[in-house]
Amino acid sequence: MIEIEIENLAEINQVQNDCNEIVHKEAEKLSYNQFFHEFMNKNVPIVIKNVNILTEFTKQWIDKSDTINIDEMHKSLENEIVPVYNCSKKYFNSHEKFSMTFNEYCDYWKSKRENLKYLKDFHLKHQRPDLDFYNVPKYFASDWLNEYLIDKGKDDYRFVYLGTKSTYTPLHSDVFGSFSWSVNVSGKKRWIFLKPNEENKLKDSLNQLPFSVEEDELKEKNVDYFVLIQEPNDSIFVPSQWFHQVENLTDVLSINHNWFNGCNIEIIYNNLLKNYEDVKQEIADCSDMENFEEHCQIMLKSLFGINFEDFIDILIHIGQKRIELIRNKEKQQIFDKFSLGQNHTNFDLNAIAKILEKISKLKKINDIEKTKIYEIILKIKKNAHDHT
Ligand SMILES: O=C(O)CCC(=O)C(=O)O
Ligand SMILES: [Fe+2]
Repeated sequence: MIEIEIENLAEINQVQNDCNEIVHKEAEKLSYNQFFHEFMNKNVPIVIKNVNILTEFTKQWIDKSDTINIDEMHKSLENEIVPVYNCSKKYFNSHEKFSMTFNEYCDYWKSKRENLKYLKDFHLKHQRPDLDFYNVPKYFASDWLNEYLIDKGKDDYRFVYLGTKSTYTPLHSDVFGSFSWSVNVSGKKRWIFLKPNEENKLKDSLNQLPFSVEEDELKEKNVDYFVLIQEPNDSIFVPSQWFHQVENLTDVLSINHNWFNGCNIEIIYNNLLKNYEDVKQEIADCSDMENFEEHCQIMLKSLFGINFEDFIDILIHIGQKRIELIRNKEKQQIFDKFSLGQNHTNFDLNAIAKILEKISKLKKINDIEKTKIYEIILKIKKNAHDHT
């Protein structure tokens, strides 16, 4: 087990959201502590070079010449059902999506590749827990979202992306306003990154963003952006709310997670509130209905992915686990193969208490939820008191 730890107790949400260039750093020369303070907690991107995540077993998926060995992948995955996007057909702000077997995707891979197909958002770790095929880099191990979902046996935000040359992901920012990380196992990608809020310069008269962008347009509209080539074994940290667009310059196999933790939880909370207000406005003409609030929560879940109940449940679950960590004193695995140091555990608890206090003050939180929240805040405070 590997411990992740921070040297001093950071303040939560030290968002800087800006940089002059995207820093590239060798993994060997970047500690978790440095990554935490200088990039993750400031919400600034970085490329971490030479991050090897494959296991002995899946190294066979990559040839000696560093290209994808589709036949080796096929041996392990042939009958898996996989999500595939047709990059020649738009569907709202994404591409048309359908399912096929991995077998069928291999047929496309070996064919003339008419109509670009991008296999992505494939929950392989969840679908095949028996298959130990990559290790999460230590930088991305403080992951409340996937830690919670795995503990609860729910579907997660851990994905495999397998794309042929020229497949792409259009302009977007990530679900909930989460962070994401992406490691290229094989191949090259070209990323366009927009600094937060710069996307507003691209909106049309109906407030709609373009589906995808080219550099000419970005220059013309004076948008502050970066272009980045992701090489094999480069790991990209995508901060919260930085819009990006990604093109596969070659055939590419990459792994990607979406996640949040004490560094961006306030951003997620603010997005949840904003989406709630939007939903309420949308159905304002039904506000006399007896179960109006329930309706809002159902709609919030379907539009945003989580509602208040889910969000509170995540915070309470992680909070309880962190209190146990401090009480037990012995190292325990929290996520993937990682345990958490004491400063980090306290940082997590402070962040959880801060957000829960905010949420407990909302009028729409019912008494049962409020009691649960107060109980955990009390435990966190008692814990802080006992350890000072
Ligand atoms: O690799 C891609 O096509 C998209 C990756 C992405 O959007 C992400 O990692 O957040
Ligand atoms: Fe993304």
